Order: sequence, then structure tokens, then C-alpha cells
Amino acid sequence: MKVYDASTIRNVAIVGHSGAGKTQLVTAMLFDAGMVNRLGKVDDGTTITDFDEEEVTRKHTLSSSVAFAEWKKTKINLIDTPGIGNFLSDTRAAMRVADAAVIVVDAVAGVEVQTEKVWEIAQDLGLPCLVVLNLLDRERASLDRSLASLREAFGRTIVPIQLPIGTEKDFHGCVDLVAMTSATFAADDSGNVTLGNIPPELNDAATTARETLIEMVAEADDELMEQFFSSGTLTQEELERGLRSATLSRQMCPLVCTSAQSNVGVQNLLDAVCTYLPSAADRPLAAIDRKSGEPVTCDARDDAPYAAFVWKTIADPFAGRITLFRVAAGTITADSSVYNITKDAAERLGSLAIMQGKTQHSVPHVKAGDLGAVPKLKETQTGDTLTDKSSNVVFAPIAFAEPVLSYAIEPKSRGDEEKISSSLQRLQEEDPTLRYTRDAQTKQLLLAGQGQVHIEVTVAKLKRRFSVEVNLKLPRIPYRETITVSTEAHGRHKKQTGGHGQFGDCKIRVEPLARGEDFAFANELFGGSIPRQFVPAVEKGIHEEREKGYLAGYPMVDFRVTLYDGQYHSVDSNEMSFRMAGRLAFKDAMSKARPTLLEPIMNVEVYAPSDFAGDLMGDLNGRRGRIGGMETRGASTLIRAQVPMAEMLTYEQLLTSATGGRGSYHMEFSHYDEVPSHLHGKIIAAARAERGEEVETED
Ligand SMILES: Nc1nc2c(ncn2[C@@H]2O[C@H](COP(=O)(O)OP(=O)(O)OP(=O)(O)O)[C@@H](O)[C@H]2O)c(=O)[nH]1
Ligand SMILES: [Mg+2]
Repeated sequence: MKVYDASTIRNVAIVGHSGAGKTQLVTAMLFDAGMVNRLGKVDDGTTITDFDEEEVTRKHTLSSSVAFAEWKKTKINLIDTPGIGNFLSDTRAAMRVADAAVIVVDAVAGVEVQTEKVWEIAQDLGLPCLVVLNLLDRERASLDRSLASLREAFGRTIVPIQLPIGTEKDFHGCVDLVAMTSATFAADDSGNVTLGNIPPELNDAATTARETLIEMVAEADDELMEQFFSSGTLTQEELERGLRSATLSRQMCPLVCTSAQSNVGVQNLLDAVCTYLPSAADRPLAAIDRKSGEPVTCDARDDAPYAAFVWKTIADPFAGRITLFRVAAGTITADSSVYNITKDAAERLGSLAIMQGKTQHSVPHVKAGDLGAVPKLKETQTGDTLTDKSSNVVFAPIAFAEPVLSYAIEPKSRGDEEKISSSLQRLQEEDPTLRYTRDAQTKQLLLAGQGQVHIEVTVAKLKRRFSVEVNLKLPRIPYRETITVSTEAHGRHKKQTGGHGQFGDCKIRVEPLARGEDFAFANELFGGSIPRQFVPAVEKGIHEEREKGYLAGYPMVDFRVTLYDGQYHSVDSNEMSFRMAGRLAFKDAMSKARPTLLEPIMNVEVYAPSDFAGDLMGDLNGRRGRIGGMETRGASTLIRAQVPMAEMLTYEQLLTSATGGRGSYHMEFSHYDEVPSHLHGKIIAAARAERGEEVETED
């Protein structure tokens, strides 16, 4: 394996909506570059990057993976990412270590909900983008319609640098608008290519499209603009150079045309990646100065001290933990020691590898700008920085999404609890968006994640990888409780039992805090009414009660407790007594502070053909949703709304049946809000029933 310098490496994240053909495209690129000798297919489970059994079965990417193609003296690191919304955090992590995003778009559907999501992430990260219009061989595929929806969503920066030759089933090649040549491909998926002139019937269209392209490129660069004015055009060399720099500065986003399934246009895509996208040397990795906290950058220089960013961890049941990193600067060498500055721990590296899907290719070192992997690190987790102890630079940790939904789970065989905990702990290492807890009251095991698919996939992994089987019970809405008015309260615990008695007495004030502020405890005692050492006991008692909730057993949040007075007894007072007093005071407070229920509200974005927009908005209103906006995207409409989570549990089914499968949506936690009072009774009754408590009836 040749060693590549940063300037000859392209790190690209292949991103886009599920089903756009990302995995198929990566497989075709690997085949065309001669990395594998057979064109694998998603439908046969023979791709390089969907290797997990669960991915093969579902025919969807569930976790990012890396492969590399050597193409024209360049090493292209391809990170295939999941397009299913539940796994967006994983896609975001991959984009953190990429120098560019290749956004794959379905030429039939145009822009979809995840297309917008990845575009937003690319924008946040300042990533140059290349759009691949894929599935051009499908019925109703169209460059014009797709381009219209892309431009409506992302503006006119999106510019074709190719035109498709042939439509739908007959799509078999592309016109290169920069070189004004054509490439046509054999009909047998072999990728055998014939280069030639532009077919006469496309001459006019190509000339017009090239003029548009030239104007855009000239607009982006003063020097080229002058050149354009004086000579009326640009040379091919100028066009290429101008297009590259406009792409790097995000003023333009070139669009190319492919069919990944039939291996058409894939080699042109490889060329475009090399020609127009930044190398690892062009984009220093964003970092943070440890002292000032200010953003800085880290140049991909080989001769600099080593610095690497851990962007992913794989929990392999056989090989153990595999840590994936990007070397930002310097060189990481096998059989050496590195320092994990995030964890303040030294790590011993054994063998190093670069990944080709699931296969590890052993390498002696990984240089600046490249992506590497190392098995069996002890302390290192996703988001950590490996660098010298004295280094001033660290990389910002990855922001993983908070869980959206939680399910109660139940082991199929008794006694499997231990195994479930340890297996889930392993899975959490590779998937930080997963949470696993035990409900303090019901003792139920709760598994929280990004949505139904995420939870189902996790349960399937438990079974396949760790041989533990669980039943999924109904999803649980993580309600909270809070108070609505301030009040004062009193708790006294007093017991006389033969010898030593028990005595604790405290007075507290409770007051509501703003949403999201959780809980605060303040001590305003003076004059020693309660000795200092007992204050933590009062706080502990209050904590215990607040975790248990008051109305329906959900944790109480967004309020402050101030301890302002109390009494003690020199012999009978002890920690236990004050803990009890705290609990009693809390209960007293809740009986007066008009507690209420809070529910999670979700940000929802729905994408569907515009014909369905009216019905879908009506439906969202019916789910207590608040419509925040509506935008057209070509023939589709994007609806933004905020909807209580409790109303969204059945949304997937509705959307599929209402739109014949042509709608998609994305949902993220937004905030907590009060539950309307008419729904309280139902929620409280359900919570009590779940705990097996008697349901009280009010007469
Ligand atoms: N006709 C046709 N089918 C394609 C093409 N590209 C991919 N497919 C098929 O479309 C389906 C989805 O392709 P994938 O490559 O798995 O899509 P993806 O974008 O990776 O999807 P996720 O992993 O869920 O994000 C598979 O059945 C592919 O065989 C194409 O260019 N033409
Ligand atoms: Mg995929």
C-alpha cells in the first residue's frame, strides 16, 4: 500500500436521504477503482460498507463505515453514512472528519428531508459539497425537476457540470460540460467506458449549460471575471481551476449524474472528487485552543507533533473495541504510545490499520490527513483527542443527539438482566445516542434512543451479537412534573423509641424555575437552626422525593428549593431524621405548589408531494401540533411543526399510508411544555396502572 500525503488524500462523507443509493455508489466506486473485483449489490447483501448482518438484512446503512479507493494517484477515503433519520448523529460524526460532503440525491424524488439535514450540517461545518444525482435510470427520474427542487432548497449555487445521456432505462452516459466530451458506459454494469464527442442532439443543451457554468465560475472570482469580459469565455483550464476554488469556498456546488446500480457515470464522479473537492491539506481540521477556548485550526503537516481525533468506536464482538480516528497533524505509528488528553491517560497502540469496509489493512503508520483504526484501546472513547501531553490543541467533542423515545424492555429468559446491562454498555460505546436505565420505581429496564427503528435495531444487535433476547414493551413518554406556584412548607420527623429518639425539622420554600433549568437547592439557614452537617441530608431527602415525582411518578424538574429554617435536638437528631424531614417537607410543599405535568415537544419536519400538504397539516393539527411554516421544494412541500411526542408515536404509519410511501419526516426533541389539564387524568391513571398501583377513582 502506497503512502499518501495529505495533498493526495480526499476524505469524503457520502451523505443523503435513505435509499438515494449511497452504499451502492460507494461499492461501484470501489469496483471501478479496482479495489474489489466484483460489483457488489445492496440487494444481494454484497456491498463493502454495509457489512453488519443487520445492515444486510434491512438493506440500510445503520452505522458509518470507511473504505478507500486509489484513483489516479489519489487516495479517496469514502465514509458511507446512514440516511435514516434515527442515525443522523452518526452521519454528523462522519462529516466532522471529512473534508467534503458528497450529497447523493434521488433523481426521482429530488430533495428529501434528510437531504436538507445533511446540507445544514455541511453548512455548519463549512464543508464543500458535491451533489450526485443518482438513480437516473429509474422511471420518472429527471435532472430538470431535481435541479428545481435542489435550487429551491439550497439556492442557485448548485450547478450541473454534466448532462445525462439518455433518460430513464436508457440513461447510459454523461456529457462533461467542462471538457465538452462524452462518456458512455456498457450496458452490463462493467463500467467499460467509451469516450467521445457530445451526441449531436445534446449539443445545444450542452452549450447553454456550459455558458451558465462559466458565468457562475466567473462571478465567483474577480480575475476570472475580467478574463471572461475580455475574451467572452474561459479556457478549460481556467474553468477547472475556477470551479475548484468556488467549490472549496462553498460559492458553488457542482452536480454530477450517475446510476450506481448500472455503473454509469461513477468514474466521472471519481474524477470530480479528485478535481473539484479539497484535499486533506486544503482543509485544516477545526480545533480548540485549550487555554483560551478559542477556535483554531490544525494544519495537516507530517512534521508537526501528532494530533488525532477519535470520531467513532466499533464494538466488535470478536475483535473487541476498534477505535477510528483521523490524524489531523503529525504521524501516528504502530507499536507506540500515545496520550489521550481528553481522558488524561496514556494508551499503548498495537497494530494500526486502514479500513476497507470490515477488513482491516495493517499499516505501519497513519499520516496527517488520513483516516486510521486501532483495536483494543482501553480508555479512549468517541470524541477524544490523542495528542502530546503538552499540546495546546484539542478537538471539540461530538454533539450526540439526546434520546427521543424510550421503551421498556423485558428479558425473555429470567436472569438475563446482567447480560443485558453488559451488552448494552458495549453497544453504548459505539452508539452514544443510546441510553439504558432502570426505572427507580417500577424496576423496569428502559431503553432510550432516537426512534423506533433505532430501538429495534439495538434489540436485534443484542440478539445477534450478544445472544440475549428481550421483549419490547410499549414506548414510554418521558413525562416530567413541575410546580406552578411558590410556597413554603414544613417537615418534621419525630420518633420516640425507647432509648434514642429521632428528631429532624426543616422549613423550605419552593419556587418555579424557567423551563429546562432542572433543579436548584439553596441554603439560607442562619443562626445554626440546623447544624451544617445535616443540610446535605435534607437535600438528599428532597432529591429522593423529587425523583419519585408527586402526581404520576415522573421526576420533578424546573424548581428551586430553599432551606431557610428548622430545629434540631442535641441528642436525637441525626442524618436519617433530617432526610426524613426533607422528604416530609417536600411532600408538604407539593400539596400546595399546584404541581403539573410536562411533556416532551418535538420539532417535526415533514416532506411530501405538495398534493398531500393540506391533509398532512390537518393531521398534525389533530395531533395537537403547531405548524411553524411551510415551504415548497419543487413538487414537494416541507412542513415544519412542533408536536407533543405522545401524539407522534403512530406517525410513521400514517405518513406512509397517507402519501403512498412518498412522504418522509424527521423528528428531534425540542423542549418540555405543560400538558393540557384535560389530559392529566389519563396520563396519571396510565402511569399508576403501569406501576401496578390501585387506580383511585374520584367520587
Ligand atoms: N435503479 C437503481 N437502483 C439503485 C441505484 N442506486 C441504488 N439503487 C438501489 O436502491 C436501493 C437503495 O440503495 P442504497 O445504496 O442502499 O441506498 P442508501 O442511500 O445507502 O440508503 P441508506 O443506507 O438507507 O441510507 C437498493 O435497492 C439499491 O440497489 C441506481 O442508480 N439505480
Ligand atoms: Mg446505505
